[in-house]
Amino acid sequence: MLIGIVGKANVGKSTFFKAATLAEVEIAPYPFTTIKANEGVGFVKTICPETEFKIKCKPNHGFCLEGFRFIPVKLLDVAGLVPGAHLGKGLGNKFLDDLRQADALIHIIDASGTTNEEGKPTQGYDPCKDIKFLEDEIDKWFYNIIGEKWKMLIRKIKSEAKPIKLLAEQFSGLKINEEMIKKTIINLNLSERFSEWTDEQLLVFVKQLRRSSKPLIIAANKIDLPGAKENYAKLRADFPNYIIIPCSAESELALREAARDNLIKYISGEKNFKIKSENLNEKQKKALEFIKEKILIRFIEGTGIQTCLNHAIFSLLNHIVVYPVENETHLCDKDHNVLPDAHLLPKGSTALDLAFAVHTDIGKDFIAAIDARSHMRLAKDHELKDNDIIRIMTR
Ligand SMILES: Nc1nc2c(ncn2[C@@H]2O[C@H](COP(=O)(O)OP(=O)(O)O)[C@@H](O)[C@H]2O)c(=O)[nH]1
Ligand SMILES: [Mg+2]
Repeated sequence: MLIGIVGKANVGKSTFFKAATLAEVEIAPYPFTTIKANEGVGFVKTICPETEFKIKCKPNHGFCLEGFRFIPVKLLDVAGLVPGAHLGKGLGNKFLDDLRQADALIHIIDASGTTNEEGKPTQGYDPCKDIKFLEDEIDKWFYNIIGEKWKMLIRKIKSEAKPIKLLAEQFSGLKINEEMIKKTIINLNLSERFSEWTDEQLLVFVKQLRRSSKPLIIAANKIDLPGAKENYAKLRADFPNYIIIPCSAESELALREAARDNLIKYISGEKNFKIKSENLNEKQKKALEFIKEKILIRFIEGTGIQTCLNHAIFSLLNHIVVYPVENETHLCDKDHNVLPDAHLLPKGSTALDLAFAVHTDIGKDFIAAIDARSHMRLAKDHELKDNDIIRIMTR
């Protein structure tokens, strides 16, 4: 799974990325093999079962702080969106290329309205425009992908028994599969014979496909600046169906850096921090005080960064957390590491899906699973719940 951090220039994408990927504690090597310069590891936060069972966990990946389990997810700092990006020129091309691999997007906007279309400083810019601007660019890009080949596709569909497969092939490389195409067609009540679609129907189709294949939430960033709260209220009113989170990436970065340097104790997503060191100078103290009063106390989401990541995984992508263990009494693996792994799985995943997620061989040799809370035996098609602790029995 990959979360893309997108938006126009200078809204705070890199600051968000840096804050989200800076861990407060030293962590085990990430479980992802290839990582490029603009890729990093962030974390979703969940309540670790260690508190419920009064034990101490030992994560293989990610970390646990005071009962909060932080599970790694891959993040991508996408190249800034430029007007006309869908034409695929220069930096626009980079933007689209980055976007291909993303499963969900966090769209960062400057809620203070002090950044214009091109990312230059201004006053009174309406950030509502950016929501439409970004979505329009992606929609046009999607449209071009099939629009350019439309005549050829229509010729081909006549000899093609599986039109959906043909359509899906056009979007391969964008993490769009036949299932998504099929769902979109059904939801919109369109004919499978896409050669019969009007141009209008094609436009509606790509828009809906973009929504389901690249779902997004809005991070209303720079909420610490004057005027941002008023714009945030307007955003909420104008886009009632969107998840919009007030954010201050700069504040989160300052808090995490202070925590890393042992100046404060801060857990991402919490609404407070504790000063730990006497070495804070006046300037640092003032900056922290500002963050506490203007951000942490005022917004239920704290700085908003953690809330964005959690929403991306749990709301947009609809994932649950499941803990596989080898010993369901002590909730550990064979080396006595307690709750060593936390897997993010799509809602609806079964005991067998978990087995395959752990290892292909475990999946192949699956006999049954055991729920560590109820000690019930579970069949392979048993649907898992969020926070389940599961032992898998193999041949
Ligand atoms: N006041 C304020 N400034 C921010 C915030 N996030 C980022 N910035 C500033 O906005 C500018 C652009 O940030 P950057 O992360 O480089 O933007 P990008 O071009 O979208 O990657 C920098 O000067 C940041 O310090 C924030 O939450 N509040
Ligand atoms: Mg940047």
